[in-house]
Amino acid sequence: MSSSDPIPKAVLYYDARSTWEEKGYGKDEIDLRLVDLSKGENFSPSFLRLNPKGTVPTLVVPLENSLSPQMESRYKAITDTEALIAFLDKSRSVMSHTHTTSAAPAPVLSPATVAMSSTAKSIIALLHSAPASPELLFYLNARDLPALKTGAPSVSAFLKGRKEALVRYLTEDESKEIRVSEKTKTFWLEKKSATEDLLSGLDDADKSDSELSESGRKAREEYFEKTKAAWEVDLALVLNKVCKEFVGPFALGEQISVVDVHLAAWLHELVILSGGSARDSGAMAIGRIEEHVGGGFAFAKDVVLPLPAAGLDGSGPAPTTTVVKAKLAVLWDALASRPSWQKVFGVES
Ligand SMILES: N[C@@H](CCC(=O)N[C@@H](CS)C(=O)NCC(=O)O)C(=O)O
Repeated sequence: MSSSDPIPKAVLYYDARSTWEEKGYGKDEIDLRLVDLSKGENFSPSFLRLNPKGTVPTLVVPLENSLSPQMESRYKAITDTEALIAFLDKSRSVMSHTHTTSAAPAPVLSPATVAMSSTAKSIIALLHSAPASPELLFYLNARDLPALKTGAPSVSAFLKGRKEALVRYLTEDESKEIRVSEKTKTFWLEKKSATEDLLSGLDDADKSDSELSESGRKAREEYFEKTKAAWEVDLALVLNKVCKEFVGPFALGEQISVVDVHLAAWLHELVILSGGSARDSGAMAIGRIEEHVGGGFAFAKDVVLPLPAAGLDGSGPAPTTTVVKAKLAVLWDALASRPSWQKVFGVES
C-alpha cells in the first residue's frame, strides 16, 4: 500500500433493510455492499470465505494495527449481529461527531449499568433466538389457501433463486470449475435440502386441495401447521417474554439503546410480514402483529397517555381523556419519529 492510498474502510455486507443509521456513520467510512439472498449470493465461495455461515449482516473491518501506510491491511469479519452492533457503537464515542450525516455528537447506545446490560442481553438473545427469526417467519407465512395464493409467489421465487444458486455452485464444484472444501460442499447440500423442503409446501399454490396429489396435500397441510405453530405458539412466547423485560418508553428506559436498534429492525420486519408498513402508527403496527400472530394473542395495553391536544401548536383544550397503548406501540412511535427511521425504511417521519 502506498502513502497515497486511502485508509482502508470497513465493508458492511447487508441484505435490503438490514442497515441502521442511528450512529451517523458516513459513506466515506463504511462501504455498503448488498448481498442478494434471493440469488444465493450469501452462499458464493467468496462470501463464505468472509463468513462461513453465509449470513448477513457481516461487517469486515480493517485491523487497527494494520492501518499504517507501510503495511498491507488485514481484516476481520464480524458475523454476528449483536457483536456487529456493539462494535459499531463502541467505535464512535460522544467525542466523535456523526461525521457526514450530522453535526451532532454520536450517541452512546450501550447500556451503562450492570443491571441494564443484563436486561439488554436477555432481550437481544430473545430477538435472535431461532423462533424469532424474520427469515423463518417469511418462509412460514401462510396458514390457509387464500394466504398461500397471495404470499407463495414471492416466497417461492426467493427460495427458487436460492436453490438455483446452490445447484450452480455444486455443479461447478463437481465439474472442477471451482474448488471448495468438503465442509462447504456439505453446507451447500444441507441448505439445498432445507430449501427444497420449504418449497414443497408452497408448490402449486394456485391449485385447490382436491387438485393436488396425496403427497402434495400432505406437504401443504404440514406447511400450514408449521406456520400456525411458528406464529401462534413460538413467536407469541418470544413476544410475551420481550414485553416482560421491556422497561419503556425505550427498551431500557428513558434513553435509546442498542436494544432498540435490534428491536426496530425486528419489529419492522414483523409488521411487514403481518401486512403493515413503516408508515403505520404504533397502535396500528402492533394491532397488525396481534392479528397476524392469531389465536387471540394480545399485548398488554398498560401505557396510559394523554390524548394529544386539539391544536397542533398546543393551543387546543387541555386533554381530558387518555389513551392506553401497548409498550411496543409507544416504542414504535418513538422510533418512527427519528431521522434514522426515515433513512432506513424510506418514509417521511
Ligand atoms: N446469528 C446471525 C443470524 C443472521 C441471519 O440469519 N441472517 C439471515 C438474514 S435475516 C441470513 O443471512 N440468512 C441467510 C440464508 O440462509 O439465506 C446474526 O445474528 O447475525
